[in-house]
Amino acid sequence: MNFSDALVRVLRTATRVAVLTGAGISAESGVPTFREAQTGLWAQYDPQELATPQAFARDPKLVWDWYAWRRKLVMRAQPNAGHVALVALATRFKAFTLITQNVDGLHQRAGSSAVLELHGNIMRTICAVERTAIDPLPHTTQVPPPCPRCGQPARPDVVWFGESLPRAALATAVEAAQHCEVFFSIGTSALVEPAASIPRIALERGATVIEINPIATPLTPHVQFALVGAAGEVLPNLLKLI
Ligand code: BV8
Repeated sequence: MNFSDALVRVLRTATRVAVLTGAGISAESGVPTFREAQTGLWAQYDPQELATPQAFARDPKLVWDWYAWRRKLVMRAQPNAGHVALVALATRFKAFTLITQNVDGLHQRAGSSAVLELHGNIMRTICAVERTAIDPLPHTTQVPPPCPRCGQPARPDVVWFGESLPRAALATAVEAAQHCEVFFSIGTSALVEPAASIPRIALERGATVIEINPIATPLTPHVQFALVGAAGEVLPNLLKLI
């Protein structure tokens, strides 16, 4: 893949960089993106319907089993060349902020630190009422397992549709978008709010925005560089140039 001289120059002179990743960067690790048809038993469900407090209130066991299925997928998955390239990229700049919509923890397993998880992490469990951590999970045949403190059901520590994002992570992500010189939007359909607005904040502040995605998104017409391809191929090739 050839990159324009302009893109190389931007990356070689940048000091403050921010990155937003979505499900697409984990696609090459075998973690299905949020919009890909789900397989087997889950093919009949719409993730956007299941990832809601209403679905959990209606059928906590169904939602818990869905996350248990996804957790198994994530535990079998390995970080891919895209995740690994971002770890190296972080060392090339004075300031580097990694923001993710993903809940799979693959950035951390690749070696990234200070990852801003806007939508939580599927490997963590909390009390559905107190929202405090439940670790380790109690040994029980009950599904979902009850919180050992209050007996209410446990739930995955993820942000469902209709729920607010973690305030500190979102504020830090917005701050990074407001002050970076270069903003990467990688493997995201740029549809889910408020995450989808973060690259636009960078654009409004005059940052150079680079999108990496095999297909166009609503953000594509507005970015300075739209790199059409898979993150696991594009990112290692970009890294060679800076
Ligand atoms: C909120 C965790 C304020 C769970 C997720 C009605 C009521 C309340 C809110 C709303 C409402 N109507 C709309 C909203 C706002 C709503 C929203 O944005 N809806 C959308 C669908 C319109 N947002 C919310 O509800 C947010 N909260 O607004 O709070 C509030 C509070 C109370 C009341 C009112 C308002 C919460 C949003 C967070 C939801 N949780 N995840 C879980 O995972 O189970 S979002 C979920 O979707 C994932 O995090 C995932 O990241 C995201 C999907 O987006 P992407 O990551 O972009 O993934 P996607 O599959 O879409 O795209 C993948 C891309 O990768 C594609 O473009 C593809 O081309 C590309 N790709 C594929 N392969 C590769 C690749 N790219 C590179 N390389 C490859 N190899």
